[in-house]
Amino acid sequence: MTTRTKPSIPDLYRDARAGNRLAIGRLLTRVERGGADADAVSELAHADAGSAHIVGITGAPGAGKSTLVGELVSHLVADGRRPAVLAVDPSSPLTGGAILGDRIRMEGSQDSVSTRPAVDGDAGTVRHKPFIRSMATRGHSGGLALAVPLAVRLFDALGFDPVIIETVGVGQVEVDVVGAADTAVVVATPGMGDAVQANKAGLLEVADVFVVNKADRPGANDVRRDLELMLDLSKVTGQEAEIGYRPPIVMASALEGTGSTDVLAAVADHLAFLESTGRRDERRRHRARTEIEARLAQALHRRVADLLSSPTGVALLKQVEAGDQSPTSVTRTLLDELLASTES
Ligand SMILES: Nc1nc2c(ncn2[C@@H]2O[C@H](COP(=O)(O)OP(=O)(O)OP(=O)(O)O)[C@@H](O)[C@H]2O)c(=O)[nH]1
Ligand SMILES: [Mg+2]
Repeated sequence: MTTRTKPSIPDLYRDARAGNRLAIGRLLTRVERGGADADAVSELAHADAGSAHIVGITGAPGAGKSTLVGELVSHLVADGRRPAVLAVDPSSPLTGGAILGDRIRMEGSQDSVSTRPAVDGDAGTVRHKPFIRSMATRGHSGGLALAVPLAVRLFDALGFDPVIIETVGVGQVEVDVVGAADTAVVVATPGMGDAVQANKAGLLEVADVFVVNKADRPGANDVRRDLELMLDLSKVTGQEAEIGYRPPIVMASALEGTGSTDVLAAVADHLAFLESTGRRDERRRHRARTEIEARLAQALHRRVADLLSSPTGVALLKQVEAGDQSPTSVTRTLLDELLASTES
């Protein structure tokens, strides 16, 4: 691009809607940075979003999530779909790489998929191409919880479907992000107590589809059995009977390219289940709630920090230090102050 002036958000959005990949990349950068620009993107996207199937994929580090996503994207593109992928904080870059590019070339597309769309120099309209973006949110406080829903909304509004989010299933925020998808896929692998680890991380509760990846390795059937047992236990507690859905367990080897069509079928079945039972709207509500909660929490956090460094806050902290007031009483005073300033 030779433009010298910074393009406006509405201009970028218009170009992105027309399929301009450079514009899409730029909008995503604004989304990552947060602030007023990100809010402006959100407002525009909100009007056009709401139809994409949002699929979260999570699991332990190195479970093969990116390799699997690469496989899924290849199949989706071959089926004429237009997927987008948001890989959050990947330690191994989603070069879904060699595999993805090769497969798509094989399927007859003109060129390979770039993992760096913003610099791939392709400013033209290539509607069938998937869009893959790695998002680094490490270090931004609350960045992930705020940026991911917005990036997903943007992809959705731009006509990508499905929108796939890959996160490492180790933190609460990561689990929340995937749990807020329409369909949450949890990837387990043969290894020491992987199913148990998933249980500890709270992944079992959010899973709509399980994938036992690296099924080419010994022990894959043990993982499957462990997962079945854990699902049986949740059945005892009534969860499964109540909703009439039991998360399927799909065996796959992303490396060897087996099982990925089964994963896609299970994901599609889950969407059909959501739609036939009215649960898709429930997911949307849950997603909106999760996002709003994260935004409110961040806004309040900022207010609290401001208040504590204000003259009032500093004076009160000194009183605690001097032993004139307790932390409890100071908290009460500050909370009154905070609520009063919020009401006005
Ligand atoms: N044997 C075997 N290896 C696999 C399979 N899938 C992925 N791998 C390998 O596992 C390693 C990690 O794969 P990734 O796809 O980067 O895993 P990931 O879960 O995305 O990793 P992070 O994003 O870093 O958490 C790579 O060396 C892959 O080649 C599989 O089905 N079988
Ligand atoms: Mg990865």
